[in-house]
Amino acid sequence: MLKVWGRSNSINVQKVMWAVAELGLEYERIDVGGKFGGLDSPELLARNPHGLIPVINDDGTIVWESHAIVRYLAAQYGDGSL
Ligand SMILES: N[C@@H](CCC(=O)N[C@@H](CS)C(=O)NCC(=O)O)C(=O)O
Repeated sequence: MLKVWGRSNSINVQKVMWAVAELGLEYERIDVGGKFGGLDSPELLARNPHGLIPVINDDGTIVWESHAIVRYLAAQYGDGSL
C-alpha cells in the first residue's frame, strides 16, 4: 500500500493527499514533522536525504518533493485523467 510520510497541516503534504484522493488510492499516512518531529531520524533521512516532508513509498518506489510526487502519482495511476 502507498505510504505517505508527513503531517496533515503541511501544505506540501496536502497537495499529495489531494492527488491521492483524486486518484482514489488506498494509503497509510504517517505523521512526521512539526510537533511530531522525526525529520532527523535515520528512517526518514534514508527516504529523503533533505529531511523534509512529504515523502512516499509506493511499493518500493520512494519519491520526495511534493510536485514530483503529484506528477509520479498522476503518471502511475492517472491514466491521463490527472
Ligand atoms: N520543495 C519541497 C518542500 C518541502 C518542505 O519544505 N516541507 C516542509 C513542510 S511544508 C517541512 O518538511 N517542514 C519541516 C517540518 O514540517 O517540521 C516540497 O515541495 O516537497
